[in-house]
Amino acid sequence: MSRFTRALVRRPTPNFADGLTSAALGAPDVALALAQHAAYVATLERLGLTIHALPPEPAHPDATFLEDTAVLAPRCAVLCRPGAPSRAGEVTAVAPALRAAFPGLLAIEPPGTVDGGDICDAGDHFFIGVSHRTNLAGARQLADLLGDAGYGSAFVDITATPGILHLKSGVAWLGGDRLLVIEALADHPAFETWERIVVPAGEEYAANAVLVNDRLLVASGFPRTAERLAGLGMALEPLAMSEFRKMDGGLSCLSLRW
Ligand code: CIR
Repeated sequence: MSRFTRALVRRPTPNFADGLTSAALGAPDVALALAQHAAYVATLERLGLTIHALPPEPAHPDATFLEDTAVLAPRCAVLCRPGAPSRAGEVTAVAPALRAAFPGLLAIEPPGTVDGGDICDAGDHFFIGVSHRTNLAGARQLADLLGDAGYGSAFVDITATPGILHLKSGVAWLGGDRLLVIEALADHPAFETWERIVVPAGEEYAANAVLVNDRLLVASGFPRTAERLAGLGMALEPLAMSEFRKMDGGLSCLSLRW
């Protein structure tokens, strides 16, 4: 999906630095994270989205990354079961807000685990990352639910791909049949029939981009990727993401959009 009217967001908590991370980039500056988050939300508003803001949850310092709690598509909405035990409780707070918008809200059941960050929708097709967070049981459940709604899907195992937490840390849909993808995933069979724009070496973080109403949200500070995308005629919305990157987060995970 690339046209949205609404987004669910949740600003970082004062204890944001207590969340999970594998990045060796130092502790995030919470004041700066809040400013970056506010700029992100302001951009979504400028692009025409109505914002629903959930209150910060100090018990869940990763809850600002609320994309991981659900998969939303026009004909199918699914509550996830995050793969990290510390994040399991995040779904409880998101469920009522989503149920109001998606009366037929479905859910991943045990033993399945799915993090929304592993699910990359590309129109009517979904790439489902099998990762250290999303297990095969969860991936299969989601593929079945999406299939029932008429969507196709393909699995992409990233458990041996270094440097990415979720599938969407390494691939983004650019509209049509075009993907932005890191070199390490570019030759995966799931992407074979797709046009692939490979992120220049050293700029891998820029692979997490989000198409919103004809604009592409991109992390600022990745000039070669930006030049490549602009050369394709894409209208870019650069956003500072340094403090979220320190917690393994990207642009897509800061909102649920529909
Ligand atoms: C975590 O490790 O779960 C969080 N610190 C970061 C989650 C980022 N989510 C995403 O990329 N979809």
